[in-house]
Amino acid sequence: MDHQGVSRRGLAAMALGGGALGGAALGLSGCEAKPGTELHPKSRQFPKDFVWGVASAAFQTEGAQNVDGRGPSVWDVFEKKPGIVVDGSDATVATDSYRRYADDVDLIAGAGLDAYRFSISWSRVLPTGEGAINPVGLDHYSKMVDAMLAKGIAPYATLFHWDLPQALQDKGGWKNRDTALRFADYAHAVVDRLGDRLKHYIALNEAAVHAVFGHVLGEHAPGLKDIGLLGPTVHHMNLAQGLAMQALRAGRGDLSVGTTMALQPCRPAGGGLAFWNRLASDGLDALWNRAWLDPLFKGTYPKALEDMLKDGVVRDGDMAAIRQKVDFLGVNYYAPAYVRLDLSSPSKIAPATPPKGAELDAFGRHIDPSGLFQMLEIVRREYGNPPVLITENGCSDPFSKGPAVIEDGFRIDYMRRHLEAVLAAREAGSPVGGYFCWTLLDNFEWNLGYTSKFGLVAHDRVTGVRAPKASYEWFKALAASRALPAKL
Ligand code: IFM
Repeated sequence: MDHQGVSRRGLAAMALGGGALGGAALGLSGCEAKPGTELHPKSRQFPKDFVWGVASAAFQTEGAQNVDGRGPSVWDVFEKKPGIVVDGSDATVATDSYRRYADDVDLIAGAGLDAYRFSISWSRVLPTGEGAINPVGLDHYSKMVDAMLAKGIAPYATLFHWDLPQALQDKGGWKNRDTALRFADYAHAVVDRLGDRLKHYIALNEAAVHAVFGHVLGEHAPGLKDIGLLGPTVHHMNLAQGLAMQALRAGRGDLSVGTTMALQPCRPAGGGLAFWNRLASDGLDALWNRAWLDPLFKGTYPKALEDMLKDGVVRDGDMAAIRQKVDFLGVNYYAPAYVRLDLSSPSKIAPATPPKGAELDAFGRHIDPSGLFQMLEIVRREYGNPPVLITENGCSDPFSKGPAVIEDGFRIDYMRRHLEAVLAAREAGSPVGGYFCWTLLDNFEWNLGYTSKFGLVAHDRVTGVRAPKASYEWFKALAASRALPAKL
């Protein structure tokens, strides 16, 4: 499974109905592979106000699932089903960060970082997703925010990082339009209590991943495999985002409000069928990237998705509610997706291997910083050039149940090369204002459990010891100098 990039198996299983190839008509020119992977910026200096941070998510770190009135989320239920998590683990303790948030903050402050992107658990604030607020849940985040501010760290809160309250799932989850309205109520509850100190909000994290892997492929919570859910899920998540942004801004006028997308260039496999493969990669691009970018920045959906959105899913006024001016777009980038046409698959879309000789990461994906540059260029040229934050980028150790690699030169190299792409994008005119490494601590990597480790800091789950890796020291030096070192 490869949820941070579109997986081979995922692509093969995807069935978009007749609309999947409609993207061909859109002329999505940004999707073909470029020859080189490296960017060579003129300057290696980041500006003084560039935001350096780390990112995390509540479910992957907090543990304490039954503490202080928290209600269950879809992931609480899904992770405990036999065979779901590869190492048989779960997130009931995770990095113990509900209890140890002050230690997390100390590590962030110790690295001299400017910001911490964390997520708020909806079911801590509203245990059933709606109705009565659980003040103790909000108290926790209030204390966390205060701990950050006391150390000069700016809190960036994601409101939804895939952990829908199970009670809302029982009522239909994202298929149910009402979930979007409940999300806006939740956003209101958060800003009402925390908005005097918490100024940066990210409405959704990687909605594409949650929609596809949770509702079509069944590899993420809520574990559904129903292509018919895709249209309503995509639209109601977009609607939820728009309504939540409105609720936040109605709550206070001094906030910075954005959302985070998992952007991936979709590249056709080459060879004699390159033209046909392009049709397939355009179809995936429509679902993975443009189903979220277009509504937010243009108030429309890609033509390729029209079929799945028919039958009254989109109501009058919805597109206006979704089209919001954002203070920033959060971009999560890990790798490009390679795609080919497969006439035997209902979607006509199938996975393709990265080009011969491509350098692969632990997930078998192409390490290609030019893909980040490419997506930032698409955002700049086609979506009005909004301010951008890289809200996630990083890489995993080779999968293992064993201890983390502390001398993680491969991670330093990965980040350095992607930061070169950020510098190059800035030089091209993209206002990228910050970079959040995924992630602070090795944590619960969804259905990969603890076998995949993305942290700057290792976490020993038996002793609780947190051990900074070489990449932590490297990132600390970078945040201090703001000058990107050359290759070691
Ligand atoms: O751990 C995930 C995170 O939850 C969302 N983006 C990708 C990360 C690494 O796979």
